[in-house]
Parts: sequence; structure tokens; C-alpha cells
Amino acid sequence: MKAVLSLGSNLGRRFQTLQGAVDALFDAPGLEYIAVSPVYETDPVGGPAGQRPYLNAIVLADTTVDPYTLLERAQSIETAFGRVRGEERWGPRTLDVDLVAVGDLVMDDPELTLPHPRAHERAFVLVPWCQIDPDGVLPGHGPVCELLKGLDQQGVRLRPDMKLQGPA
Ligand code: A4P
Ligand code: MG
Repeated sequence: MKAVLSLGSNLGRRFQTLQGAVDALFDAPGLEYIAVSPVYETDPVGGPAGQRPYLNAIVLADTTVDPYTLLERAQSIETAFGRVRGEERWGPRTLDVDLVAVGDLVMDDPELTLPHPRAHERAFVLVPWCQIDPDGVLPGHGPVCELLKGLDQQGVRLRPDMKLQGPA
């Protein structure tokens, strides 16, 4: 199945953290690299005022592991990069790794909701996804690049000076 993962960071060494997350994601079996998006600097959505901007990117992969195992992998990578969980909702974080979509699975378990319940309204997810996967579809919502047309993209700016590499 195709997995779409979203990476975000707005604390610490943001770019290094995103690159470390890409490397760590593929450092175990069950996930095969397809592509990584350009990096975008994005205005924070929600959360406390005065947060630094985020760096966001999307990773596409082929997965044979079940989605809960993938979520565990994502969360342990967040922890490894110094993520402190359970403080303020949508507060600043060194690293957020979300499962945006896994194949065409639709499920609403609070522990793992697929697709991610807010992905369809977030330009910081859809801009980089549309960029690397123009035919991508968000299950239950429609073609990614079409969804984007209805969204304000002003807060999402390409950082051409930052290029993530695929896993080493
Ligand atoms: N969970 C359920 N479904 C999923 C899924 N598809 N992927 C559960 C990942 N996790 C999922 O997540 C809280 C719980 O959601 C987890 O226990 C997991 O089992 P979390 O990562 O601990 O906390 P969070 O990320 O703060 O929560 P949430 O509600 O997912 O936040 P969002 O909606 O992801 O928002 N602005 C910009 N510009 N860029 C960003 O990247 N990110 C957020 C986080 C807010 N504003 C942002 C950005
Ligand atoms: Mg999250």
C-alpha cells in the first residue's frame, strides 16, 4: 500500500530534524522509499500565538507493515528527536510525524484515524503532496491538487535552499 506521511518541525534544528526523520523512517524493514517533497516554511495553524514557523514536508512510501506498526514507528522517531508529548494542543514541537493516508483505508479509531482528520483542510500537507504526487487522492475527499484549489496557500512558502535527501 502507498503511505503518505507528513513531517513537521518548529523547534530546534528544524531541517536537520526532518532529514533525520526521513533517514530513521526507512532504517527498518517494511517501508520502501518512493519520494520526498520539497521543504516548505509554513505559518503555524492553531496553537498558541507567537510560535515559530514550521518546516513541513511529505514522504511517500510503499508499505507492507500494518498501519498501527507504522504509527508506532512514527511516534518512536518523534520521541527520538526530543518530542515532548501531552503539553499544549498544537503547541510547538521538534518533530511531528503523522500518517496522512495509507492506501485507501478509512478508519476512525482515535488512536489512528485515516486519512488524517485534518489533512484535507491543510495547505501545509496538500501543497507538498500535490507537488510530488499530482495524481494523489485523499480517500473520502478527492484529488489532492483539486482540494488545494479551495485553500488559502499564502502561509506556505517553498524553501528552495533546503533539499531533503532520500534515505542513505
Ligand atoms: N492519531 C490519530 N490518527 C493519527 C494519524 N493519522 N497520524 C493519534 C498520527 N497520529 C494519529 O497526536 C495525537 C494522537 O493522535 C496520537 O496519540 C495518535 O495516536 P500527537 O502527534 O501526539 O499530537 P498532535 O500532532 O499535536 O495532535 P494532532 O491533533 O494530530 O495535531 P495535528 O492536527 O497534526 O496538528 N501548523 C503548521 N504550519 N505545520 C504543522 O505541521 N502541525 C500541527 C499539529 C498544528 N499546526 C501546524 C502543524
Ligand atoms: Mg501528530
